[in-house]
Amino acid sequence: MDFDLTPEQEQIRKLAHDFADQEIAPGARERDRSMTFPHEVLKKMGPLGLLGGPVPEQYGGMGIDYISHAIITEEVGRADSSVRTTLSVQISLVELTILKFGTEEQKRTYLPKLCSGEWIGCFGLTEPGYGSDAAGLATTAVKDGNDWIVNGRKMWISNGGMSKLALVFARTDPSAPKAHGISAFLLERDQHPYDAPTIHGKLGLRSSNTSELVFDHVRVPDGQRLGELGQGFKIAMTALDGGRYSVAAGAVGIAQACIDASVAYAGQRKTFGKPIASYQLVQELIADMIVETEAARLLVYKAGHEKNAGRPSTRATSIAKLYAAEIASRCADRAIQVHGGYGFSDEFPVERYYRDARVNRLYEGTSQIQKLIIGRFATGIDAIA
Ligand code: COS
Repeated sequence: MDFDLTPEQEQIRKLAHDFADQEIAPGARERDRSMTFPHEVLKKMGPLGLLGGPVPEQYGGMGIDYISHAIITEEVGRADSSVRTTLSVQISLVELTILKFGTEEQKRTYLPKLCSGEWIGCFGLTEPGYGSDAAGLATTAVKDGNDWIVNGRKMWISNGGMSKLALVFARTDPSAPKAHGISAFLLERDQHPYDAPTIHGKLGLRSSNTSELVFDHVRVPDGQRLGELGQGFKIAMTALDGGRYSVAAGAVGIAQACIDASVAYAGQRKTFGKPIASYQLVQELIADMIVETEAARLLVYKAGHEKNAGRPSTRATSIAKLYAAEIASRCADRAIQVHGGYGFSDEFPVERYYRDARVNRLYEGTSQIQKLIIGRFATGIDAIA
């Protein structure tokens, strides 16, 4: 067992760290206030390789290992979870799923555009009535000659309104058992137009675009189908094994940001004539954050290790996602406590961390879903069936 990062991984951390500090963090508060997404930041990330992750270089990616992928994601998440969400969806849910299940033509067509940031992708699984019960989804794709006609509605779609490409899951065989009658499709917004009305009023991720997707008789050629007919649910679950990994790394980034902000504040804020860092109860808050953050990071790296080895990583990923998402919220709560009243205003970033952390326990599988998956591995018993 080796806990050291390789020189390449250290180099990637420095690149991502500096980029996050110089290009992403400075405008985060204003973007959160104005609810605007930093397209200009994304345009810079593409050429640096930060949107290509483990996608091989021949398709426009960086071909990096999964620990390096987590390192970049953590660093971006440390600066701004809204940007990190776009990165996670782009790389882990869309690019890596096309890489795994796409035809050579699909890979050559879409991956370079996505890795460069020229196109933004989104992942359309969740529906207004089907979140945790993803296999129940109601969007349909009905065969018409060599095309499919897609009808339905998706909900809580990160990047939806900004997307040029949507990876959409639809029921193609209503007579099959529910997880087996679903197929995946690649919808190009220009060719297969879908609506993407923005969802307003979110607690956090305010500069990130979240939308519905609306399909009203959208005609899609069979060549846009991703993977085998009827295999859509497995494709979605495989994608989520990647997406949850990325969310976990991003949550570690929030927790680290909470530590950094708290240590800085505690060193300069004085009460009773002394910096608050000199009080044991403040140090306890910081120490608890550090212990949980290091543990979460190691769980992420453990899941990354499984992925690098090409082994099934569902269990390790759910453990990392569950823990990292939970401790990000706890760390943000403690960071506000360290900041006292100032932590309650956006003069300091910790209130944003608190709001942004919360969704990690909801999206890409709630904490309860991760527990069901972990419990199922332990007992062999499906608590849902
Ligand atoms: N990788 C590959 N295949 C998987 C898989 C995975 N991680 N998880 C399940 N499958 C396969 C199963 O092997 C099974 O195949 P067979 O029927 O051929 O044996 C099939 O998919 C159905 O699996 P399962 O019976 O476990 O499906 P359930 O309906 O019980 O759902 C949960 C399982 C709850 C784990 C799943 O629905 C889930 O993850 N829900 C949360 C969805 C989610 O994260 N939504 C967020 C969307 S993105 S914001």
